[in-house]
Amino acid sequence: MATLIIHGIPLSTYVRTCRMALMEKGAPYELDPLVPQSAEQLEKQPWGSVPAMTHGDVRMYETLAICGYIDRVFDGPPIHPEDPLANARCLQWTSVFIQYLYRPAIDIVLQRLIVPAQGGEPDEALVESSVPKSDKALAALDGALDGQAYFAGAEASLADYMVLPVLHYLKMTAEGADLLAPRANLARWQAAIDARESAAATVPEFG
Ligand SMILES: N[C@@H](CCC(=O)N[C@@H](CS)C(=O)NCC(=O)O)C(=O)O
Repeated sequence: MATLIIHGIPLSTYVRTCRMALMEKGAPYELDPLVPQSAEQLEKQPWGSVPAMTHGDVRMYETLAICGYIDRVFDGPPIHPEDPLANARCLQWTSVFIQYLYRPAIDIVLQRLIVPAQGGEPDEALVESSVPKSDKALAALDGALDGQAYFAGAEASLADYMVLPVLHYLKMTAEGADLLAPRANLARWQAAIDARESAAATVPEFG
């Protein structure tokens, strides 16, 4: 079987999700660290975003589709739970993450970590409006972890591999640290996910 290739820089949270999914499956892969909006990435992903995937003749983009493909093509523990309720929870919290957390959390991260590093002035209004949006999503995700180890139950799943990379960056900002401080379930969960080999091996080199 051809080696699967993930196209996209390792700093990308969605690239990290795909890499964690591959490692959890025990599937070999290569990383092709293409930059968003580069000509090569635009050829693989019409919007120029990362990641994209190549596996033999199969070319694909969109993280959910890539992770679904990985889960079914490779042996290894399922990253979408087999139990119907656990699978529905995995999808519920993945969807909450994509719809309600990713954008405001990443806007805080971009304005606090990336814009100043590039010599720019952070958009304070964007940070201010992103804080309550992030807080609402974090409250829901923290509640999902009441009495259980991972978002889908006792076993880690795609939902965990989606949320971790963004929380990793969010925690590095002052606003993110404040937002996460009272979220004890998320803190316990992050310690558990961070201890997995798939997380340790994909920590982005940043700062
Ligand atoms: N819907 C896409 C979203 C991918 C995405 O937003 N990637 C970010 C990096 S984590 C990116 O490439 N941002 C820069 C850009 O789109 O130009 C997916 O699920 O793969």
